[in-house]
Amino acid sequence: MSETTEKKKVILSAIQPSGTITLGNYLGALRNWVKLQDEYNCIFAVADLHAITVRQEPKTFRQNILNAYALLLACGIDTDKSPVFIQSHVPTHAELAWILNCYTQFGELSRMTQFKDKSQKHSDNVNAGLFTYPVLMAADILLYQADMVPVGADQKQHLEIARKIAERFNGIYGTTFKIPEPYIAKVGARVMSLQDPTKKMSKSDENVNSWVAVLDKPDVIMKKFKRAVTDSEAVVRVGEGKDGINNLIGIMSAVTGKTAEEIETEFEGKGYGDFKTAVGEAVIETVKPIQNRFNDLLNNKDYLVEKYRSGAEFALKISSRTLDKAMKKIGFIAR
Ligand code: ATP
Ligand code: LTN
Repeated sequence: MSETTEKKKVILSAIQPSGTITLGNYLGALRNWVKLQDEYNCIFAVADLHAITVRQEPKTFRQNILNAYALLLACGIDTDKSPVFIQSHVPTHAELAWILNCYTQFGELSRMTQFKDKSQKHSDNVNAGLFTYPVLMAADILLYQADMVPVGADQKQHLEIARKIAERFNGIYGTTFKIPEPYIAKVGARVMSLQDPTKKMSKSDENVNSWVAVLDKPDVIMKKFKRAVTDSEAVVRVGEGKDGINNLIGIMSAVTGKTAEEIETEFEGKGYGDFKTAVGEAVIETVKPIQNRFNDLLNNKDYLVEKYRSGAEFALKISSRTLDKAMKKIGFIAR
């Protein structure tokens, strides 16, 4: 992205490299990001600093960061249009996060539901980073003067606090940060767990059969769909108390572009076995080209290094302006 095209609205989003990227992440987030690239000035990041709020095994973590980066490109993010960087490569994020920590109240952070959930889940490691996680996310967003942030329901509260922090800072020092708006996708797919379809599909779910990873092998994908929880009615149609089938119809619709009604008609008189196989096949077809591009990218490390270095260079340049502005207003001496 060149600076002369900066008239378009700025969209910023990031994904944590905290495990494999699921079909939920793809259909609910990544795929929408790809579509935003022409209309907006998009900036995307791999939020690796956020990921260490829970313990990571170094070797796996390193691989997950690179995989997440490559997967963003494999899904269709074009770095000529949208810079993609790795958060820890751009020091302004940690710097502004510290500063914003001093403009965020303990009480506000205590009310974050993700903190409450995660501190229960990882009760042996309720670290300060887990607590101040939303402040780092605020820094990610505010550094780029983002107009909009595509967020799922789970991240809405974090965007709210980012807005609050920005408003507070602007209130004290005059306009420094743009107040970001949530970007709600027109067709946002919410993918549910294949084992408990009342819960969202989540990569941190211990039951590996509950999620499908974009990088899962075709036979694994098929096996997971065949094991998907359904109901005893054996009719492929959307209905109350049919969370499993509703979810499978939703997935089928998201990957084929067909409406739920079209899918119901197509599978009239057919059993769940046939339907699950068809959903599995459609998902395999969707991820196949992504997997191929992903493998090509991982075989071309030099290309990835070049891309994440230039992404970080761009990000540092843009974000430094905001950081310098904020520091000057507070009264720090210019470096
Ligand atoms: P975790 O299990 O660690 O909470 P996650 O799989 O829920 O991870 P996040 O890293 O929190 O994923 O989310 C990345 C993006 O993917 C967010 O924009 C989020 O809204 C979206 N997303 C995650 N899970 C789903 C899902 N099941 N359906 C649709 N979108 C999803
Ligand atoms: N917390 C987010 C990832 C994230 C993010 C951001 C999203 C980190 N920084 C900035 C939007 C904007 C998550 O877990 N999905």
